[in-house]
Amino acid sequence: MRSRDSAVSLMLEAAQKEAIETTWDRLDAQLPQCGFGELGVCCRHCMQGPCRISPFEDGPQRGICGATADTMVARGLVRAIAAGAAAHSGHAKHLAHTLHKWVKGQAPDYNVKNEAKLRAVAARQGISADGLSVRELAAKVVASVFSQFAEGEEPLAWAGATVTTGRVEALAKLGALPVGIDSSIAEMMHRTHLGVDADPVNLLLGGISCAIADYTGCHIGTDLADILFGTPVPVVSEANMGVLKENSVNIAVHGHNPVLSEVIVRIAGEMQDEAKAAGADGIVLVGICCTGNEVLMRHGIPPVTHGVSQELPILTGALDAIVVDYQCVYPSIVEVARCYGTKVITTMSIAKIQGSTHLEFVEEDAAGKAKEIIGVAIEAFKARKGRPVNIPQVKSKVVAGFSVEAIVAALAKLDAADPLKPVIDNIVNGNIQGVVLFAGCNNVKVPQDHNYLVMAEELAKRDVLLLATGCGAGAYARQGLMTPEATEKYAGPGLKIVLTAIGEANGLGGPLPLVLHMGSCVDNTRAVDLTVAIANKLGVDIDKLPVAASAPEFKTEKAVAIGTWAVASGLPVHLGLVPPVLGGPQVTSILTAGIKDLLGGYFIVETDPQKAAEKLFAAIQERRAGLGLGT
Ligand code: NFS
Ligand code: SF4
Repeated sequence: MRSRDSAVSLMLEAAQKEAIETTWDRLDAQLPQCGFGELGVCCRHCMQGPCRISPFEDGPQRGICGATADTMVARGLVRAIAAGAAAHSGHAKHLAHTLHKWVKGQAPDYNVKNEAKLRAVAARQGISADGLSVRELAAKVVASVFSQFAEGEEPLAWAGATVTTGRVEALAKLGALPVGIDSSIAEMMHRTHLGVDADPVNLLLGGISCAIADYTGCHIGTDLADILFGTPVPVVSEANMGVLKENSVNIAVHGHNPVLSEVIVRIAGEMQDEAKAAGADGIVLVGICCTGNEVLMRHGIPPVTHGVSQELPILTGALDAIVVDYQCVYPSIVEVARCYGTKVITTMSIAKIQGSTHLEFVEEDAAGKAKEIIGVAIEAFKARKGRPVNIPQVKSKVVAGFSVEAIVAALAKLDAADPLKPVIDNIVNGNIQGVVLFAGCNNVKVPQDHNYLVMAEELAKRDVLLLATGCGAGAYARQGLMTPEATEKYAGPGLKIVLTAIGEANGLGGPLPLVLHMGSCVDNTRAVDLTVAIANKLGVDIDKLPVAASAPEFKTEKAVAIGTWAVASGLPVHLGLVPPVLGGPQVTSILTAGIKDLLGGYFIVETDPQKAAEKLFAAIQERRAGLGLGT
């Protein structure tokens, strides 16, 4: 089985019939994958290599420079963290430049849509708003953001202000509080160069510090997106390929950064008449990956698919354009698009694909560029008219939009004076046993969505509250688990009582969805904010809470960075695939055990989703016992 998404399965059948190569075919062509790589014991960090360490005693045990298996594994891992941090913070920096251009009057199509969030973020960072206009305050916030990237003298203020004091102390004791995001990434590149840091323990501590830099970048990304585009509130939509319409101009936005897609959403609304003039019923906008999450959360734009299946909506023959920004965009979409007349439009100077149409996006002329892009899609629609389409009639209802602000507002309907109290009371009385955040990607090595589905069902019936972000949230959206109906079907008795009470107090006439969609991958910081608020309210640190995270189908270096900061923040973190570390016994033991004594968090590697759910539930029970709570 390649996917548990029936739309994906139908399109894979079509791919086979039409001899279109997909990501699954290319996995097959790669098999067997290199065993050295799988164990993490190969190194290409200098031109004397590549060097490989033999897993058997009679083969080489050191690289040419003398690096051991643990050194190689640790260097490889922390470089992945640095790459993830570079991606997330690049995204954050992009938003900061957009806000900065608006401050300077150079980005007329943008605005501070959420002044309350701007003020809240400024207050949190100790920036005085006294007597300042919105533009002046935004200028100060932007300056504070830029100060986080270079090398400062103090630990990153945006990290310190958003975690517990206990976390700051624990990380400070390890020397793992970074002083700059970019400088931290650069330092990891320096330390992993030939002949610098060879101590696997020291490398891992550096990796944790860099992961905190990644966390800081993610948090800035979420904060600035909310300031510029609004903080999400609950929204009802649909997910999966059945949302495409034969006689509409179908446009997918794909990638990560809402800077472009927000404007596309607005301009698509204004260009409906132009689409109609071209003979279409209108424009249907859909999302892929985290750009899809961003526009679902803020506008209810339906997500069409995620990650590993991104080539397949093209096979419907109904997609007129895919507009991409950056990250997680497979270059293969251009090849598939060629067969169907779909226009792949790249928009960022740092992310081009040969064979695509490049329309460079600039904030100074955002609306103009969006019009040009949608115009290309309308032309593609005209060229498509009369050609057969094959749209799988598969779609699910999805309720998304659960920012922390939205969750707190929903809880306030139960207790206006003390909104977190109902959650805490229900954790204490056991109606909610704990909380698990599902994050990360789909990975072609796992039948798509399978681990997510099995684990959610297993944990929900044990009364665990479920949160999700990224392509994980996408899986639950496409599979119908972000609905009140899923709560009725899968939630254990205690969880059902709580979700129903909140839903009814909010006039929903039923429960909240089984899995709460908290947004894109940078929005994992929303889950941290919620956890920190609960920890502070209970007066304990995060490493004592019955909260855990899972990346059951993770894929990217960004996911490695997030997993590492989730561990550093004190959470047990499940990985559903084996990361390339097993060749380094010392590194493996630190990540799965030793680190628990230092930070409270640790990795649980388990590829069987049923067993993984049991292990996470056991970790939650261990924490409950530590707090003196019953089961
Ligand atoms: Ni996260 Fe989102 Fe998806 Fe994975 Fe890629 S889109 S930022 S990295 S693949 S979840
Ligand atoms: Fe080999 Fe060392 Fe060079 Fe890596 S850094 S390729 S282990 S000689």
